[in-house]
Amino acid sequence: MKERLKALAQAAKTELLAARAPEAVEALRVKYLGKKGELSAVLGGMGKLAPDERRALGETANAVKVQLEGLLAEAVGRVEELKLEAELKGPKLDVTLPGRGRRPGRRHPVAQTLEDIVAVFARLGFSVEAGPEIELDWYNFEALNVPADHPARDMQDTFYVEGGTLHAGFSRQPVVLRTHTSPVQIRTMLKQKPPVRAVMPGRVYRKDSDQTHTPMFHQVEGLLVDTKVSLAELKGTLDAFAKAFFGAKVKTRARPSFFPFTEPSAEVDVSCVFCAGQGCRVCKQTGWLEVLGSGMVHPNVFRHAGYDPSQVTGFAFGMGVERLAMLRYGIDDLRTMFENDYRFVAQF
Ligand code: 2NL
Repeated sequence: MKERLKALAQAAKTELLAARAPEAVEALRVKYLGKKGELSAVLGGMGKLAPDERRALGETANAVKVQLEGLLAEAVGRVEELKLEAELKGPKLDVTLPGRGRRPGRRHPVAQTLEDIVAVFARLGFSVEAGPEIELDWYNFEALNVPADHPARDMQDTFYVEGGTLHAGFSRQPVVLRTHTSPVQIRTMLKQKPPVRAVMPGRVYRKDSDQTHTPMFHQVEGLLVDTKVSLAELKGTLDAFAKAFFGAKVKTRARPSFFPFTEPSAEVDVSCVFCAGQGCRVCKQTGWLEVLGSGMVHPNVFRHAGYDPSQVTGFAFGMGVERLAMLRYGIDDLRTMFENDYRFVAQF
């Protein structure tokens, strides 16, 4: 058995010295020193020996084991070094290559525009109000003096939520996705005594989908109520807004219009921001761009909101945020605003 041990040690030494790769060294460790390896096989046969012989052989076996472990450690060190040398001789890493960019997220042009509109009115002393996007028919239409047979109430134009519901203080009535942010103004008046000076930004929904309409878009509406508020103040406020938003050089004009919730009503135009009013393709040679609708709050709206129309007057206005964003950034296709393509969003 002693001879077998010596032969084993000799063979292991030869093979370990020849090993060139970490995998080969590991395979030899398993072959000679593993649980089912050759050394274990020799030691397994020691049980049959007399005690004296067993002790002597045990010493030899232990010495062989220590020797093999030493050779193994040496081999591990040698192959690691060989591996490193090979890597150093191989293709070089170019540590001067530029890194990959991080592409930080960007504010969407609609979000930026909405914030800028609100910021202009905030400087004029307006507060900001919010309300629900899923709204009762009463707040969205009835309180705003929109008659029952008005086309806006049509199933074709308004998203009705399935199954109108009962609500405290109301009869069973339809539930809609709000078609404008005006119901927030009604809610504001119902919870707050005059004066009111507030803007209401938010999402609104209409059953429209074509080149120039999307079923969801953003609006900012505004409301100012006090004693003796005049149409002149409406014009002055909206002119100040237009100059702050589009630039001090723009002119504004008001044209007569109609909304059920205001009387009189006016559409406000700004001198074309693309041709400075000279006439171009965008303003269809008129020199003017329509930017918002407005008017003096209808007495019926005040009554519904709990205000006395003999005591207060006020003006209100509404504008589409996507439209203003397109005019401001010269975007000619509404759809690009809803694709959220990073290459588009990153340009503003
Ligand atoms: C437009 C026109 C407008 C209003 C919105 C309003 C709200 C109350 C009372 C009276 Cl509570 N009016 N809002 C008034 C005139 C026009 O929006 O073209 N929006 C995109």
